[in-house]
Amino acid sequence: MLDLGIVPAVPLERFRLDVDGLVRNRLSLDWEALQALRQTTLRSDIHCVTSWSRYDNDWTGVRTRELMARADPVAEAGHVILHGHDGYTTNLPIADFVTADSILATHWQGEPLEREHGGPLRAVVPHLYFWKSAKWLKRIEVIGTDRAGYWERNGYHMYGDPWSEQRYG
Ligand SMILES: Nc1nc2c(c(=O)[nH]1)N[C@H]1C(S)=C(S)[C@@H](COP(=O)(O)O)O[C@H]1N2
Ligand SMILES: [Mo]
Repeated sequence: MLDLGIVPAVPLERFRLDVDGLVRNRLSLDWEALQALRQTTLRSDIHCVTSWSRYDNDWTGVRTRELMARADPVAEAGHVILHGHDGYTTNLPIADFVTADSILATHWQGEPLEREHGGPLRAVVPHLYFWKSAKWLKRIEVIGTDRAGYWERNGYHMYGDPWSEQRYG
């Protein structure tokens, strides 16, 4: 599916990643603070809703589960809304956001993530359709009850499992 058509520029010196909502520890990390967290490389396949897939992607960055453990969501936390600098949003269950294969990526195939593909930071949640993997990530909002993001409001599935082809809601 197409992007919103905006490719935002996020200079590293102005970079911030906020984690807020239903958490005990709100986080607001600048680029240096993000780099100071443990960096991991994970290989995964991605599946777009328009039926293309791209195999064997090496993503490097911070595991979502390690970041979210620092934020310490409260028991009522059920979902997250990922916010991009282009105004994009997407919703997914917090349990899916923190799976072992999910990562906040700054690098793809060993190179800094290109701006077009979400650099400097994007989410990668490979077991859901790729529209759930927000590019130009700036905010992780932890919420209780599920709320539709951009494509989800426009007819896409609230969950988006590629294996059962949950394209449209
Ligand atoms: N912030 C933001 N993230 C986004 C999108 C977008 O428009 N804005 N598009 C989504 C969709 S529909 C897809 S298929 C992938 C595309 O990622 P790519 O450009 O790296 O192929 O990003 C997803 N994440
Ligand atoms: Mo897409």
